[in-house]
Amino acid sequence: MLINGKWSKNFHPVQSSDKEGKFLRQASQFRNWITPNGSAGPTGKAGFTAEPDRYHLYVALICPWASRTLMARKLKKLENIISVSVVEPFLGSQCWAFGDYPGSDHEPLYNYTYIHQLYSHAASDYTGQVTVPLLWDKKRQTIVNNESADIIRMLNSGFANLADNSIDLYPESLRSEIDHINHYLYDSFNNGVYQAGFATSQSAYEEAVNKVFKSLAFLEQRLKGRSFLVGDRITEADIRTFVTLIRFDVAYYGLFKTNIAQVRDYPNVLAYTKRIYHIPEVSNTVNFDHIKQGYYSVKALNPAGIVPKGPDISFLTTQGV
Ligand SMILES: N[C@@H](CCC(=O)N[C@@H](CS)C(=O)NCC(=O)O)C(=O)O
Repeated sequence: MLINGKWSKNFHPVQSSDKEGKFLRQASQFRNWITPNGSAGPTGKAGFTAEPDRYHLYVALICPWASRTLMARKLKKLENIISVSVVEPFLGSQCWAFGDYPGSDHEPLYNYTYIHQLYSHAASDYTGQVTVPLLWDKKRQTIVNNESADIIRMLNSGFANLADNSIDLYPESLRSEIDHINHYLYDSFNNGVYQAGFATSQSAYEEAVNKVFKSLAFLEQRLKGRSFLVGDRITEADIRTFVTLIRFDVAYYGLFKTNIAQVRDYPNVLAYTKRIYHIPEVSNTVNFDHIKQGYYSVKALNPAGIVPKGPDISFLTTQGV
């Protein structure tokens, strides 16, 4: 982590845990919003007007939170408006790094090696975890926002006519239902798998695993006869759920010990995961090699760094049920 803008050698990509061994996720600290006219959004400061080629998104393809923003960028047809750089999948001794690993980039603006250099560039006294996604303003040379939930909303509606507005990921009439699903699944599922994986006591692990499988049972019910979680088109509720589902069998089941069942054991959830995966804008954002290499590089959970050969995921990647 960074302490007062300086990289601290005691880096553990585990964030922290409480006295009962429960995983605690740090709150994101940069919360400004891009808006069509540069007015302030729900949090943070004004001055981030939507413009082509002004903003840059830093992501890791292993990361579900970053992948949410990549999906939203593609679905809203913002590829030519917002540029992207991908870090290497490994969580190394200085956290996220740029480099030559296939599918990764070099840092294009300052030729930096690490994501943490962007944090201290933006805030020379920054103290906290160094996380992706990171949305950067090239004009003001600072971080706009590092919270994926905010970023997908600003990609949906902050870019006015620069984005494809035939797709609305957060339609007015469905907002309360989307919020409700998001709220439930964030704690029990999206963050629940991390709580299971990074628990440091048996009871914290079991509590988390039970929540995860309750939420999978909920999804199996909810998706009976439905193509999407809310309404009849893809919304942010689907984006947020999909990024966890697509990592489940290949990473969480093994590394995080969420091994009561796999996604492929739930027929409705499996059909749904495949339906979303085969949307071309979505499959484009999924890199199974980065996901496996990245998760299994977390030394605290897998000291020898061995990456399992399985599972066979052709059941997911081939079309049809
Ligand atoms: N609240 C953040 C969470 C982002 C996050 O935790 N990203 C992970 C990668 S999956 C990370 O960068 N971890 C590095 C660390 O915590 O040191 C969001 O949703 O944007």
